[in-house]
Amino acid sequence: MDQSAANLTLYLDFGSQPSRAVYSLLAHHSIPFTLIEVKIINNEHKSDYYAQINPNKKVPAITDVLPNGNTFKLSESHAIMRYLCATREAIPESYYPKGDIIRRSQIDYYLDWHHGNIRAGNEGYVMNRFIKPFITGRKTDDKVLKESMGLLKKSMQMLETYWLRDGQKYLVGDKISIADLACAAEVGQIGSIEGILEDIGGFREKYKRVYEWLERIETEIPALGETNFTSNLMLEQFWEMLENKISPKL
Ligand SMILES: N[C@@H](CCC(=O)N[C@@H](CS)C(=O)NCC(=O)O)C(=O)O
Repeated sequence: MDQSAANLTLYLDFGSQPSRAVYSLLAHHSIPFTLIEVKIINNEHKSDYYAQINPNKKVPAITDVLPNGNTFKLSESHAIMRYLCATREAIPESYYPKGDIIRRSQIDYYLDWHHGNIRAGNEGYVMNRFIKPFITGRKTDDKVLKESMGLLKKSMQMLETYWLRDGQKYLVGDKISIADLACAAEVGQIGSIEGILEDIGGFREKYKRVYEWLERIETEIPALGETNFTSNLMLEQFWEMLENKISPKL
């Protein structure tokens, strides 16, 4: 099944890591789609309109008009990327192979690990360090920040020593996959708090392979490199603004 690409709509916020992973999969393979920005900062993801697309009120989401005329709605970035690999012929087989159950299972293994580890650590830290204090006006408990940072460091260490073991160029074997896109969008956000991470953990020194791999993926997939870069600039400005208002310390 190769749907008419013009039937596809992607709802995203470029400041969102899972949104950028899906966006880069589509943009890099020149798959036409309609882009609708749902700005979290303006609470657009909580609108009645968007709740019809994703009742869980998170970005990204897609809609796809099927050959029978029905509109298929799908959320969760990993599910979306798997669906796109299954329905868009422009995406090379290596991204999520149909015929290689071992490689596909390893990609699934990474994607399941991702949610509770690198994403939970990174998102947990950023959310509690910046966003929640801004919204609530209350400083986050240091214990919560330490736990998120602990998980972020543990996850970076797993990437460094396990997922990128034996000089592997990619997270799963010698070819790029949707695992690399999900991870590079998440780890790429670290750029926006790089100064903090250097101060508290010497990230670049400790996780050399991860940073080399990130640079490789961002160069190979410019749509991801460019959107990571723009998003980080935007986030840095946002963080600065928040720092001036409230300054929680780890
Ligand atoms: N597991 C989801 C995570 C989606 C998610 O957490 N999106 C965030 C932006 S990065 C969001 O929409 N947050 C809005 C909110 O929680 O209110 C996925 O992979 O798509």
